[in-house]
Amino acid sequence: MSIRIRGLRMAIAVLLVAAALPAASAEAHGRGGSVRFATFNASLNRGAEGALRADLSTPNNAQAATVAEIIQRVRPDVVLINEFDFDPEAARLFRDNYLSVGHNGAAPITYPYHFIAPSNTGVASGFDLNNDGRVVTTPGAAGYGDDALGFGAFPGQFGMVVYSKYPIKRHDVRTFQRFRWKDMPGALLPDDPATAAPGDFYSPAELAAFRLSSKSHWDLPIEVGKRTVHFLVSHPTPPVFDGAEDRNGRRNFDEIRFWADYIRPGHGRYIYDDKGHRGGLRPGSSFVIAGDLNSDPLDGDSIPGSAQLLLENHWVDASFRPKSAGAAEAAALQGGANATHRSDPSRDTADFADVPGPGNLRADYVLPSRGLGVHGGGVFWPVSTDPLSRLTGTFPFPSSDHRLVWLDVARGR
Ligand SMILES: [Ca+2]
Ligand SMILES: [Ca+2]
Ligand SMILES: [Ca+2]
Repeated sequence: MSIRIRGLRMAIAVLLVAAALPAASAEAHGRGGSVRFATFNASLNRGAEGALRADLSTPNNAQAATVAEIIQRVRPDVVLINEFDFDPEAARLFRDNYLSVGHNGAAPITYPYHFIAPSNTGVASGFDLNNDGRVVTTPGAAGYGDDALGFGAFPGQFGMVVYSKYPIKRHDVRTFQRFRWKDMPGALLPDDPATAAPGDFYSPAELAAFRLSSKSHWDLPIEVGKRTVHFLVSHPTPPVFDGAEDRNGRRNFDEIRFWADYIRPGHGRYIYDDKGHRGGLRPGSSFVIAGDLNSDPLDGDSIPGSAQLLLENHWVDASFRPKSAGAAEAAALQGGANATHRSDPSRDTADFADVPGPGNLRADYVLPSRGLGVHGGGVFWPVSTDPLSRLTGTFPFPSSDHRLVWLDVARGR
């Protein structure tokens, strides 16, 4: 009897310790029959081409080390990093010099697989896409980013990379970098309010070149045991930095809508990938949509209903909403626009300017397909008294203005 009780006490003690530790403690791979998917806009972008590679070529970059430690504390099995300048060598350097090296007592984390591909950001379009009367095609010149296919100072700035403990089926990867906005039925093309014609902010010649994705949209099939989970990643444009035509808000909406159509059987027929293959996701496939969607369900500047395209989507299980005590604390401490927000502040994932706004928002999402089975999740945003709050901090941030969001889904058999 006493042995059983002692065993029970020990079990309770172990449970208490496990609960008290940050998500940090458990090793990710094979964790209790679940797979941890994460998204993290890590601000690993730099002002000039090659600068990220230079920073990552030594182990001495403080921001990259802080980003790596956050990943090591949460230990995702599959993680999307938004705002990582496109450079395959930089992706290898971040893995070898930062993720594979322990920081401040956090265990190193090994990712045998990763994927990186070109981004539309900073690619000159040859057109005057912001209608300021100048066509800017020289990287570094004023107004260059606004005329590029996606905003960026040089090709690939603000790109993305995925690291995985599970194999990525490279031959079945689909990328949608070149899909044109005008080829989406019912596209919310912006209108020039100064003319009578509808939807004419961009000329026919511009629309023939204009790509929907501000960075890229990727479908990465990940082999998790015998199951394939399609990791659907993107980074829709911020819905701001534009005029009355709301060209960025409209693009943000349609970049999110792309996935809504892709996963809905029969609705992705219009979609073509960069290899020319047509169609959406095969019906019945498992997926996890991830990324900084730049759209809070109720607050901020995105077109109302943008995030709901996925949150209220029949094929998505958005019932589990990751949260943190740190986000709730930050909204209360920072005030400003946060005081008028309608979304639950504990769900915020980004710490933006509060006066005049937009305030802190829920911008980053990990959304599984219905039936995948959600075991838990969270947002890495420690409260200010937690020693790990040194990793997230306050403006100017030691890592990023966004927080890592994760979700644990059933591993299946
Ligand atoms: Ca221009
Ligand atoms: Ca803020
Ligand atoms: Ca908020």
